[in-house]
Amino acid sequence: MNKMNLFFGGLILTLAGFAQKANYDESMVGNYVLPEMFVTSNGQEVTTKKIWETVRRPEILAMLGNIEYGNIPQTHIKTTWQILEESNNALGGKAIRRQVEFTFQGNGTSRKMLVLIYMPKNIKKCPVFVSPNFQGNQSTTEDEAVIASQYSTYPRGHQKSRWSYERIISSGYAVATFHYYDTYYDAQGHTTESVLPLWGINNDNELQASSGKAICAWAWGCSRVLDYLLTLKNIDKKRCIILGHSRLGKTALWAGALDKRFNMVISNNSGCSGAALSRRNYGETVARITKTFPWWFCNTYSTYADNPDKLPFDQHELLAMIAPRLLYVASAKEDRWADPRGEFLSLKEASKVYKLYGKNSLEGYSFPKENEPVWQDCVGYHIRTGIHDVTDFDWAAYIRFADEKLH
Ligand code: GTR
Repeated sequence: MNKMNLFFGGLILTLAGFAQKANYDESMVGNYVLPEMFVTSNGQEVTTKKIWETVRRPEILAMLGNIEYGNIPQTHIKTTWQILEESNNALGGKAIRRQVEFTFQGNGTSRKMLVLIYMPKNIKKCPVFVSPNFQGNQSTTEDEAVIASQYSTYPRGHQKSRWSYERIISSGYAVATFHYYDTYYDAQGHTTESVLPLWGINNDNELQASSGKAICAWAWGCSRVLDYLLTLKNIDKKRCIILGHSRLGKTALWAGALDKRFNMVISNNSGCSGAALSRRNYGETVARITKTFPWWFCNTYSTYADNPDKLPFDQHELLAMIAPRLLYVASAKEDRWADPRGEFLSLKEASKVYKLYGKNSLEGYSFPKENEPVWQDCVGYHIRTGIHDVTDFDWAAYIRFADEKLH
């Protein structure tokens, strides 16, 4: 009987939680005070890039790892790369296609990841986009030669609208993608098949409160792709870009924070626990995201579910981790769930860090008009019309920004 009561009580609470409507009324966002980004835990004011880089940045990075995304144990993992397929005549003869199988070995086990790379022909050193995909490598193109990713049954070309390969290649950029499931199957209870056992975490019971889970595993995969790309003569190691959409936008930001080899970081519609400020009650909230997607973050994060104001940081501090490198945040008008205004305000706040490097911030800027990107020295933002998605408009803006600023 007691058990029954507990069960129904729990069910009602859960349903009540899910039934709680997201707020889309700007006047109901609430008053919030952002934590001080430019004061160290010892109360020292951050007035120079030296104090930022040696004291404050590491403090913030540690908080983000310990409380939100989790940490990645530093264990030795042996990696081998095998080229499964290569052609000099891809995408209508304009590109080199290469498909590489990564094998990771560690802690008595192994995992595989399949990476699809397109590179422009006849360019001695080209910039590159690293960007994980949602539906398998074969979903990104109609190209018959692309090998299906192991955990995806999506048809060829199913999400090709999100991959402007023609534009990328004709603009002189390379692109590398992998199916994010290869490093962590995106559902609860998949730790054992993920890459976490390579790190010494064999199942959920072995997780510590601050162990990284899915977002860490996806971010880790992006850095492994970069390891490989940096061995290629025709890839410019000064122009490596990471781009992610939505949950993979959160991933791109975290990967960019951890791995300074990414010279430019792009968040496409990353929303709650990505670019958007957590203290704004608008669209998706920390309460909602930790309830729906507990496997994305470390376990500690959910203890802040109902009190985002108690978090010792907000998401602008994640964005600030990218400085002094290039940073671009993009929103979509109809993607209210991701809180476009919260993404812009977060970037505006984060951009103050660039002043420590003698660069201009977005202070003084107001929320821009739709489809009119605003750029400062190192940061860019746009809100495009349309829904939660990656479109050719987005790619075109990222390429223009990189063309102008990434050298
Ligand atoms: C939603 C989630 C968002 C975003 C999105 C996506 O369901 O609430 O935070 O990550 O999924 O990845 O498409």
